[in-house]
Amino acid sequence: MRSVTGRNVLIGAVIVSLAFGVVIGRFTGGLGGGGSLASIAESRGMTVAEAEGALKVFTPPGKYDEYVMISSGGQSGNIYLVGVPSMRLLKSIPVFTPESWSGYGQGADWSETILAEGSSDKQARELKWGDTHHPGLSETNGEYDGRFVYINDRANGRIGMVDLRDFKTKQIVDLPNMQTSHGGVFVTPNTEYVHISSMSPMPQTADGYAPLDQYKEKYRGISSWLSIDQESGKIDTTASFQIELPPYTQDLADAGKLASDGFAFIGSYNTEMATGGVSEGGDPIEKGASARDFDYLHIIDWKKAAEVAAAGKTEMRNGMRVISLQTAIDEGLLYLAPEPRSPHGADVSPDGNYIVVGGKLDPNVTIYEIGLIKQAIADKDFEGVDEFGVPILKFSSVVAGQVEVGLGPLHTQFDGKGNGFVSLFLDSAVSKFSLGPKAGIKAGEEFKLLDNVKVNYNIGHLATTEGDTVAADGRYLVALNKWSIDRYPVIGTLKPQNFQLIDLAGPKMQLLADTPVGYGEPHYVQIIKLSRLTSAIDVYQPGTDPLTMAASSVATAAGEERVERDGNTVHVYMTAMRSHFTPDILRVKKGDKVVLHVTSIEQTADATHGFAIPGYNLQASLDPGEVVTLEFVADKAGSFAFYCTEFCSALHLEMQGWLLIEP
Ligand code: CUK
Ligand code: CUA
Repeated sequence: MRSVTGRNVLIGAVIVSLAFGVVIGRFTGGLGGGGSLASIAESRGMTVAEAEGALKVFTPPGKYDEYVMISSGGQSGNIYLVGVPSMRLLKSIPVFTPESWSGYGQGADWSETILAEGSSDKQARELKWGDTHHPGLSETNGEYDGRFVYINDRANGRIGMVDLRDFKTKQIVDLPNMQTSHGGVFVTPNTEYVHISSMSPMPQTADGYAPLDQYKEKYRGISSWLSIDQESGKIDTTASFQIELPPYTQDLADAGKLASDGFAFIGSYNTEMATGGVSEGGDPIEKGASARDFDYLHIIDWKKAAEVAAAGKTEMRNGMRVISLQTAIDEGLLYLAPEPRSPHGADVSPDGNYIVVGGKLDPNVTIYEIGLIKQAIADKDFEGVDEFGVPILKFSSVVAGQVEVGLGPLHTQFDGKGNGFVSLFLDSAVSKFSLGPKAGIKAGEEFKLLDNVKVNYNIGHLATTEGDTVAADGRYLVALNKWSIDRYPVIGTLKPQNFQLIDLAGPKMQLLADTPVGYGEPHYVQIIKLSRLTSAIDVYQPGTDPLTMAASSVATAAGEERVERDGNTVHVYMTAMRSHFTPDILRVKKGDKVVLHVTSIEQTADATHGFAIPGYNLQASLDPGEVVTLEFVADKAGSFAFYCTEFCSALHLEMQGWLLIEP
């Protein structure tokens, strides 16, 4: 047996040989009969760089990736977990949409509760889908702590919470006073709050309606500060508050950290307040919203806002405490700074000093500095106020620098070494640039374009490893490309998106791998070190209700299975264990209400069962130790063979039973 180190050295030698075009001898022994690495690369038509990339991303069988990427799933309404660097899909987590595998929203009580609570009467219908956009991992001292992740629903102004103990959705909050949300999701450095802001402003009227000619008077943006219960990760709306904003389209946002802790930054566009009307003699929104040369970066002193809310300087609006726009101005917790040409991203550097804004129609990134912002606020260094009376800081007083990076800059991420990486939608590229002295960059080297790499194609977001935190490590970058065009075979008219993995270890960015994303349009991802996911479990304590993570009152132990009739209601206390359900014959009468409490009494990791009844649209995953309740009216008579839906054991097919509904 060759030692592991010996093998690594050997592979290193092969890479060096590959790099110099030298074909070295055939491997013998442990590497199998495939010939030399060089000849394998050659036989598969790979270039040296591609072969090197393959080795960099390959994660051998049985080995784990160093990072886990938490990806939004766009219109699929889900979250996806992807290993980095292998880019293998690990799992899908349903948030806003029913899902068959996990049984989420397919009858199990805990998931039905979450989905039902997630649709308030703000909505015209009970919602069964969502457009997941921006995940926000919980943090401690500005670093990911692996406890919870929050994600917004772009379509309906909602936010979901996934518990990173069992990786299940535990809460959806439908936020009052805002109909839509977009990029305004972030967590404060100690997860005191998760923030979500509105996208299109909403009329702040009792019925949520106002004619568009009253846009300036009645419509308002909203910045929501949702208080987090540190035990459960759940949002406590009674301790939360909102800040009313001008009726601009609030966009990407980020929390201050370290130097800028206590502040938050929200970009915006359509400060023109265009409302469209192409068929009524007006301009399309895209034209009206791009008329001015500047929009506004919103600067919020959230610690001061929390004090103002605690002091009761709020009004109740649909069950939520709201700091009015006038109060926000009077209390000095809201300022604006001009942002050039249709800004999009607003990203805070790991040291907290710089806020980088990309302008979709400007070839520069504009870099603001928190020290300059604080000074300008203290000096009342304003160029004036906006139409609503919000002070506007002088552009030249708060901007530390601009870097010409290419066409269509959107979002910026960081490597923790003083550099930023910005996505260029129009150029289909990523540019690397240096920040300023406050990020450790030497005089003369600051605010310079350093590198550029093409991506395929039309990049939206990008994410670096731990790039939203104070611990950004600059190891990898993932480009989230909107178009894949020719990167994959023709497989129909709806094409996958394309994730591309880029190596940041060397002086030049190196494209390593393409990953098709055939399950919705992910908007944003965060990449966390696997070693931080320390709360993750793979078996529940016996008899756990996933909703509360505590013992369920209807948990059933082996030997205590029973059927109890109470009038027309039949309560079944059932257990599941390889490879049978107890009881396995259920006799009810047509019209009875059946309440099935099923407990998995397994305590072995991965010994998952499922429970499905044909014809009744019911399916639940029964993870080891889990209790689920399925409730239904037996309104169709028949003999129904219920069964276990997860291949759990050699006698999995025998794990079935009969539900006899007598006519
Ligand atoms: S936004 Cu900027 S490309 Cu919806 Cu985060 Cu997608
Ligand atoms: Cu239990 Cu299959």
